[in-house]
Formats: sequence, C-alpha cells, structure tokens
Amino acid sequence: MMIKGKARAHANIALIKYWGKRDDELVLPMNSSLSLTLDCFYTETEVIFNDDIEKDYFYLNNNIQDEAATKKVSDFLDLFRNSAGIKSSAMVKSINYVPTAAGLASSASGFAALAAAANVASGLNLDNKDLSIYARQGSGSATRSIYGGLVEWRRGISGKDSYAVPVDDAKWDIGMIVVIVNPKEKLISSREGMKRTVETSPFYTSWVESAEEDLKQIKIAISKRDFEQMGLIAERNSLKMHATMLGAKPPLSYWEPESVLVMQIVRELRKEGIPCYFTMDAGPNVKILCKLSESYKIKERLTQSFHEEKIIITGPGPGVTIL
Ligand code: 2P0
Repeated sequence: MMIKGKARAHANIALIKYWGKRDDELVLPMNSSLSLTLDCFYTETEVIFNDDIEKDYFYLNNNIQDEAATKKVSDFLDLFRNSAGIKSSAMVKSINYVPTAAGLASSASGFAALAAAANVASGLNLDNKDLSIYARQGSGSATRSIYGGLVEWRRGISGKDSYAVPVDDAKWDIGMIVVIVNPKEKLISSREGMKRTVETSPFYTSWVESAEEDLKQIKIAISKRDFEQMGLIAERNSLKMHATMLGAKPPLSYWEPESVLVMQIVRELRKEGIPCYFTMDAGPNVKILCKLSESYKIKERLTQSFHEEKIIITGPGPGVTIL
C-alpha cells in the first residue's frame, strides 16, 4: 500500500502574540492570538505512507534530517495514523520557500503544510477547523497558518475548541516588510522561552489580561479597516510580550542593536506621516506592518542602514492549498 498527499502552507506573523502554554502536551495557549498570513514565505510538504519502508524518513530542503527532527515529525504523524488506523511508516519531503538568508525557518508553515499533506494521505479529510486543531499539536503558531489573511487562534477551554478562525481576508492595502537583522538560528527556542516566562516572570498575569484586551481592540480596528489603530495595538502588544521576557529569571531578550535601529526608523517614518508599525518575535529580526502601497518608500529608507537583500516585502498570503 502506498498513499500520498502534498500541500502548501504559508508562514504567519502574529499581531497579537501567543507566548505561553497552559498545556504543553496539547499545546493550549494562555491567551488567544491574531496573525497575518504572508505571501512570500511558505512550505511545501509531501507525505507518503508506504508499507515497504520500515521507519519514517524526513527530508527538509532535500537533506535527510537527524533523529530528533524526524521524531517530531513522526510523533505528529501518529496523530493522523492513530485516527485513520494507518500502520505504515512515512516518507516526508518538505521544502521551505524562504527568500535567501531570511532566517525565518518557520514551524508555522512547516506544521501546517505537514498537517494538510497528512490529512490527504491518511484519507481523514478533516475540515479546516479540525485541521487547525491537529496543526496546533505540532506547533502553536501553525494553528493560524491553515487560513489566509488575518486569522484568530481562539484559546478555547479544551483541546477540542482551541482552533483558528479567519477574521478578514486582508485584501486591502496591507503589507509586511521583514528586516533581517541576523539570519542565524536563535539560541533559546520559543518553546523554552515561553516556558521560562510563564514560570518566572512576575509580569506574566498582566500580559495575558492585556493580550486578551488587545485582541478585542484590534478586531474592532480591523472591522473598521482602521490601519493606524491596528498597527499601534500590534506594536504595543509585541513590546508587552518582550517586556514579560525581560522580567523572566534569568531574563530573556531576543533583541540586537540593529533591531532597535529598525524600531527607531519606523518611529521616524511615522513622524513623517507614513503609517508603519514594528513587531518582533522570538528572534532579532523585525517585521514592519505597513500599507503595501507604501512599502517601497519604506524600503528605500531602510536601505540607508541595511543591505537591500535583507529587506523583504510581502503581501498577505492564502491558507493551505492541496497540491
Ligand atoms: C506567535 N511565537 O504568536 C509567537 C510570538 C513567537 C513569538 O508562536 O512551542 O513555534 O511550537 O507552540 O509556535 C513561536 O512559537 O511555538 C510563536 P510552539 P511556536 O507567533
């Protein structure tokens, strides 16, 4: 027996961040979050269940992966194998399409594409809601990559109702500029960083409350297409997330000097009347939320301080596609 499935999923950047789990096993978040799916960054994955191979194999960008990386994929595929009653091992081939040196190897697009491919290969044919529940168990941010545009991940009260819902197709003047400050892999994984923050930061409870309020407010701004409010809420939410990390023991900071430089440029541009807002995740790279129609103007300013190939402009991207 040999059955296969292939899918593409795009990366997403959170405007209201997910930072901390209340259940590590099920990947249940402490707070709901909201993101923008990106056009330029995606992963294509093929899953082949094959009776003739004796164990799982995982190739990423045509390179065979080590035991640890393969185990993550295997454990995730078990969710599908168990539900579908499949006993076969799998061959998994994944390609990350990320502009050169972007340093954005994304677990969001990775697990969303793997989930969508496994969904086809296993014959489970889950709908998007259930697909996001499965993707979540691979990586929290993958929950949101099932859909395109602006997407909310509702924290839910159990494993069965913590999933993503589409909020807005983002087919208006929205863009994102990714500024690559340092493409190297981060020293402290998000998983570890979140755990430390939840367990030791005295600011953590306030962060959760504040993030839920930010989510409410940003959804109002989105429904009114109030770009300025949307950006201001997102920028502040990101800073608050990083503030909880500074309060952790030992403290955690993903910022580098050039990250701060990008923030300063964004603030200057705003003073000049260009609406743009920064957001940062578990790494030193900075993403700028802007109007797509103004992205080239902003890029031009950034090239005074950064190499052109370190500045990537992207529009909103689609949800998962079966290939
Ligand atoms: C987010 N991040 O909302 C937040 C903001 C980073 C900062 O989701 O442990 O790879 O696999 O659930 O999803 C990155 O963490 O973590 C992330 P796991 P994930 O996008």
